[in-house]
Order: sequence, then C-alpha cells, then structure tokens
Amino acid sequence: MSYSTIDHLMMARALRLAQRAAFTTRPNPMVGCVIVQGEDLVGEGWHQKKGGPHAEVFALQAAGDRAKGATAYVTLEPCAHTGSTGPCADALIAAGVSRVVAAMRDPFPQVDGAGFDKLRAAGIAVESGLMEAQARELNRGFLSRIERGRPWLRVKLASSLDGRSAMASGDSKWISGEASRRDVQQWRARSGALLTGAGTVLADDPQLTVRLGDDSAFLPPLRVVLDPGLATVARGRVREGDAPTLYLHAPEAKPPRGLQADHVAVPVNKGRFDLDAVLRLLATRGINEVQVEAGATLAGAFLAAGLVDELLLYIAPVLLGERARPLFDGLHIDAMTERLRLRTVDSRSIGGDMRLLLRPEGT
Ligand code: AOF
Ligand code: ZN
Repeated sequence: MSYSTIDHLMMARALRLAQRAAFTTRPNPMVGCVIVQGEDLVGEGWHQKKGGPHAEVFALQAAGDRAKGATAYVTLEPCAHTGSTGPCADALIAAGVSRVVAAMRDPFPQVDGAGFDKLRAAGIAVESGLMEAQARELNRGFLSRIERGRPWLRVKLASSLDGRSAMASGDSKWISGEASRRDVQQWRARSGALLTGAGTVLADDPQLTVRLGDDSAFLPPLRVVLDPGLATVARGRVREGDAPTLYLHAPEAKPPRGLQADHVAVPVNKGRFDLDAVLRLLATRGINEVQVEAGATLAGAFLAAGLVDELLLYIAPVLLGERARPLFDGLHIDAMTERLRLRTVDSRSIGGDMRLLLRPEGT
C-alpha cells in the first residue's frame, strides 16, 4: 500500500489528537480521527473518556455535510459494536465517507476486523497499516491487555551513577532531582495502576497519587500493594488521598476483622508472589499499564520473571558507594553470554539527571 504525504500528515495529526486523552481514556484505547475533503481538513476529534463519544463521532459532527465523499483517518479500526456508543463504522457509512484509512486493526474481540468488513460491504475504500508502529506504541497498554491478557509493565527506577537504588538502611530520599520527580508524575498519570510492595510501604511510605502541578484532568490510578501477610493494611499513606487501593496477599493471610480496603488473594509459590497471576488479575480489572514503583526485590523479581516491558530509569550524578543497595535483587548472571540486553528507546536529560526508557530485547 502506498500512502501520500497528505495521508501521512493527517494520520500523524490523528495520532497527536488521540494522545490528548492519555490521562483520561482508560481502560479504552486512545483514538484520534481526522476527516479530509480534498486537501481540506473538515473535522477532527478524539475519544476523551470511556462512556463518551468515540473519536469518529466528534470528527463527523464537526465535518457535517462535508464528510460526504471525504477520507476519514482513524488511529484504530472503527468499531462495529454497540457499546457506550453506536458503531462508528455505521456512522461513517451514514455520513457518506468514501475512504477510510486506519493505522491498525482493533484486536478488541467485538471489533477485530468487523468494522473494516462493514465499511467495505458499504462500498467504502478501506486501507489499514498507515503509521501502525506509532499507533501500537500509543496504545501499548490497551493492546497488551487485549492481546496478551496482561497489562504493559513499566518499572520506574532512580539510581545513582554507580547503579545504586538506596542506602543499606533503605533510605532513598532523594536520589533523583526535583525535575525528575515531577516528570514521574506524567508517567503515573497515564498508568492504570501503580504497584508497590509492603517493604516499600514500610521503608518509604509513598502516597502513590498523581500530582501534576496543574489542572490537567486525569483518572487516579489504582494503587496496588503486594503484601503477603497484609502487614501494612493499617498503616501507610498509600491508603490516603483520592485514589483506590488494592491489597494483594497470600491465600493463607487472615484479613484483619473489619478490613475496609479492597483485597484479593493471589497464588504464592515458594514464598514469592506469582507475578504473572498478579498481572492477569489486574488485566481483568481493566488495567492497561502498570507502573512498578518499588525496591530492588520487586523490580528484580519482575525482571527475572521476564515480565518487564520497559524500564524508566532516572540516573542522578551522585555516587552512593558499594554498601548501597543495587537496582535489582535476585538477578543471577554469571557469564557475559547470559547478560540481559536492553534497547534504549529514549534518552534525555531532565534537570541534572539522565532519563532512559529501556526495553528488553524482543519487546
Ligand atoms: C472506535 N473509535 O474512538 C474508540 C474505539 O466502551 P465503549 O463502548 O466506548 O467501547 C470501547 C471499545 O471500542 C474499545 O475497547 C475499543 O475496542 C473501541 N474503541 N473505537 O471506533 C474510538 N475509542
Ligand atoms: Zn467507535
């Protein structure tokens, strides 16, 4: 399939529109739509929140009569199902659009090609795959949940230049600078869940809420605490603030009488949480992206289990010395041939720190 410059420009615009809802669409995907008549942009829109109109509906509304004979660019296959709104495929047909260009097929079981089929059956020219890599990147959380049955997993870490994550005492306040800590808030806001361990609750007492520092709208992420014995349910700021909290515990743990907090038992193997089961459980709750903000034990366990999709690493220009804690516990690598390779997806400086976004090879 060959696409024109206009095609590329319009899809790029639709992708940017989609991204406006990064903090608000969950668990739905981010979707943008641009409608073009000849070379004129006649309507555009994006899906803002679950339960609200889809991107195509806003764009068609804006275009009105000018949608007749136009091309619609959509970052995801138009839906074929009646969910919170009527099928977008039907709306595009009714508006008289003559060509639909999608970035990718929607793997959501109720759509999954049925939207394209509807459009084609109505005589509309349908093309899919324009800027697909960018569209997949945008919705990597949603796609992970639908295609793999588990959320996209990001581990956020702050380290010293010598790769240390905390002092031997557990003290880690603060390794990264203020600008880095502000930057983390953006990543929290796009996450469906922020996951930590009981050890971190006791050592750092994080609140795990989103503080963007402006009035941007966001959905508060679910705070998830892995606490085998439910030892922290009565303490910790993770219970405070305007966000839900979920405790995951070992099956044998006895919830204290009158425990109000949401809690679910998860299989534990040899004293360790079945992390795959943890992620599957979160997927059933509509979580697209999980951000782990914990210590070396949990970060190492997720990495050793092969469940990490990306590392968000802030490296501060400080040295903590050899008695400080490593970034990952439990990674036993003896030979160069066993080394865990990562690919640098993005690197930039934030304040005086370096920020790296890394993905294991093959992700
Ligand atoms: C589209 N355009 O803008 C979006 C689509 O909860 P509902 O009823 O809104 O349906 C959500 C599903 O619809 C979602 O899982 C995804 O498959 C699709 N999202 N489709 O045509 C849009 N947001
Ligand atoms: Zn739709």
